Amino acid sequence: MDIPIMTDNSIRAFTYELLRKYGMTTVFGNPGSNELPFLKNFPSDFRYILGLHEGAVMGMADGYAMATGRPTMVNLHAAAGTGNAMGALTNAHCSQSPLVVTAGQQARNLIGVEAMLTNVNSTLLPLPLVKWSFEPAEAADVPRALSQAIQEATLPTPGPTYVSIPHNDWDEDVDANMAHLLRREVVVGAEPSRSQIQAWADLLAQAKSPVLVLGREVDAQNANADAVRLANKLGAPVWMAPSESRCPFPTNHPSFRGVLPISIREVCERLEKYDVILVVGAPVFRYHKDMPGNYLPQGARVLSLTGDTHQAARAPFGDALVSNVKRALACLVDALDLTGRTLPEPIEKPTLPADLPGAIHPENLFHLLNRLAPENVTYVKEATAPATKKAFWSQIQMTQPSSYFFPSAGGLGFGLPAAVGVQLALPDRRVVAIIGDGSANYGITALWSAAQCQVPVIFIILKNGTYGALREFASLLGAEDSPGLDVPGLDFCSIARGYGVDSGTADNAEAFGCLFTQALNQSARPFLIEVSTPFGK
Ligand code: TZD
Ligand code: CA
Repeated sequence: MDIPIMTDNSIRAFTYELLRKYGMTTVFGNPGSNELPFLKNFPSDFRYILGLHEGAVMGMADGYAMATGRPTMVNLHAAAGTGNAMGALTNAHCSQSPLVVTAGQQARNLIGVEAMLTNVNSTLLPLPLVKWSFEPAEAADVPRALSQAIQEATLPTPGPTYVSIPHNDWDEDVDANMAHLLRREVVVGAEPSRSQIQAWADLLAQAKSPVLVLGREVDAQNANADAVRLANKLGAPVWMAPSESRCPFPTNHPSFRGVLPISIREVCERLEKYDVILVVGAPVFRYHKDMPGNYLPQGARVLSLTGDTHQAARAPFGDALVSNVKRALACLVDALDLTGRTLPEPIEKPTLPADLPGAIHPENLFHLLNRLAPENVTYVKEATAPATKKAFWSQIQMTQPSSYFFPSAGGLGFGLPAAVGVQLALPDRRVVAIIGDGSANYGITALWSAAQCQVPVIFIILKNGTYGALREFASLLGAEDSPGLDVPGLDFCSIARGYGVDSGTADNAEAFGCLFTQALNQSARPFLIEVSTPFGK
């Protein structure tokens, strides 16, 4: 469907044309009066995904942007809508999601008197969670500003941008000069030099025990196969960097060691045996727990390949090469003069525990889930208790790119909405969301969007009755007596029903198997399974 730009000369019509150019025809939003003039005459080739709360809007858009790799349009209501979305924006910022966040501003003539719904100091509001924030100084600049917002969001290092747009701008005529915006292309040509690549290839080839630590950028750039080629050629073990938003490596590959721990001391312990540590597409390193120690084993050398200039600047140790990760990885494999290396032995799987009546241990649950899930499954995970995390990585196999999404800033409220966004982005795959009974509440309204959009996400809510992750931290910090750690009395099946989502409860493996199979057979509607797991696991 084309908007007749010749007959409708408005900034609004032009903006929709601009969004088409970038494939941004899915708009995630929650509207208010400031946004209605943008949404007026909403073109029929666009779809509007309504979220009932801006946290869910942002989470869905984040999932969609990560899974498509494309700039994604978000439309929020002024300051209040932006404020509600800020928690979710922490994850989008951290996972470098190219979100173009727009918010409706009061009419220009009413901003000065701070009329109701004025977004006061609008450009400061989303800082520091967006990489560029702007309010055009006049209506005529709106198209250029949006074009810049799209480019800024996608150019290295990608990340969310923000534009505040007064609502009386949309009906203004577009300046003829803006037509250039529809024709221009911005391409990044940065490639590592041959000598730089060769120097690193030589270091790796001479290393006695090299190791790879991989992160989000590998998966975001679909460089997973290049990472496998590198691991095979080097015969090196592979770790996933801590708290990453995506899984960069097939978890059933013999080299795969799991996810690095989250403290300085433990990371150093895990890397003890290695002399050259090549980190690709991840920060060096993203710690969480405060356990001081040496950053690195004695004599170990860190090489970090990343597209993220800030992370290269911020890293407290190691050499960094800032480049397109996919290109550099491919060049590095080709430059590596090595043959005949053998792969490490795969790590052993833990033995499965016996279930006590009334609950399924996460280890057993994920073992079963892994057996029943289809080949093309994509997981969105937001369950953080130590036993759950461990069980996930020991039992769940992921072999394809874009198989795993996680809120890497730790801002809860991502999982449920992001699962909807990922499923919208990847209709040919099946999304399974693994969500804690605490986390689920922060993004719960996305259940409604899932039902209305008829996406077949399978939501698995792990009901362990508590904020399991906080219990671990409580004992670490000597704060076991903290109030506010348990979440009893939640009935997710009733909540699901209220939002129009079918559901069932399981407290043993057999019941879970039946429900999961039923959910799989339901291909155009979401399904929620509330699973009882042991307290705190
Ligand atoms: N609020 C927000 C928006 N984000 C947070 N990360 C927290 C609070 C603090 N928090 C964590 O960091 S983990 C966690 C909380 C409350 C517990 C999550 O509980 P859960 O998962 O039931 O979802 P587990 O498996 O029981 O830990
Ligand atoms: Ca829990």
